[in-house]
Amino acid sequence: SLIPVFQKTTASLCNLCKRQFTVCVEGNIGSGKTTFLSHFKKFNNTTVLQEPVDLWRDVGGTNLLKLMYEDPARHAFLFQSYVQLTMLQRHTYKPPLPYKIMERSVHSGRCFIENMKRAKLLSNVEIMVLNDWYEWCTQNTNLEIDLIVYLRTSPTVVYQRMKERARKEENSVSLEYLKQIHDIHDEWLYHQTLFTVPAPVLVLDGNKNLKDMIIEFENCKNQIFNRKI
Ligand code: DGT
Repeated sequence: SLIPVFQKTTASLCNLCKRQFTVCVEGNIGSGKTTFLSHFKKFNNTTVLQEPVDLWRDVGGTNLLKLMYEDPARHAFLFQSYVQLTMLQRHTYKPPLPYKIMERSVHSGRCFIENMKRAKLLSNVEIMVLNDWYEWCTQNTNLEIDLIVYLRTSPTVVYQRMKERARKEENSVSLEYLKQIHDIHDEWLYHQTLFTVPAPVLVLDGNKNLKDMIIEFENCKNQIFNRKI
């Protein structure tokens, strides 16, 4: 299945809620999204959906993530189109628990598309087709998000983490690229001057070490679990 269920759930819980309170975690590559999500896996009222990066690495045997980094001018459109599809599948997945936390969203794909537009890696017509799909889907499907958690992390910190993690597809990712992706996330979620912001934004300082981040996550947990749809 394209949608792995990360936790065993009991159907009876879904009767308690008309829909899930949905949180999307956003931030640069290496900003700590996975660590945030892992923290929430232990709560039995929350479904945690990690980003489908493993799907992007094996599309019928083809590693689309690798192709996108190797030759973005050739493969960026294909990659962004598949990212949009896999994100939409996650948005429309309705698990029977009151809280749902997703890594990224269909909206964060636009940050990467914006960067490709600025770098002239996508043609105008490619951008238009991706954008028309995006607009149609956001207007005609139910993609409600209740809260965005933005892990705001400096590009030098994420660069260091990415090097330590050493995902092989990311060999060619430069500090300059991470700065561009950071600036676009900031324009979108911090300054809120780029695209529509689909939900209230909680900004967390992602530069902290793991021990201090856990304290931030716990504060965040209380805010999430106290909110009502
Ligand atoms: P984390 O847990 O904060 O360290 O996050 P990561 O780095 O595991 O996850 P993410 O989503 O920031 O990035 C995974 C890889 O996929 C990374 O190489 C960037 C890439 N990626 C994610 N979404 C998009 C997209 O829409 N377009 C492009 N071009 N790349 C994307």
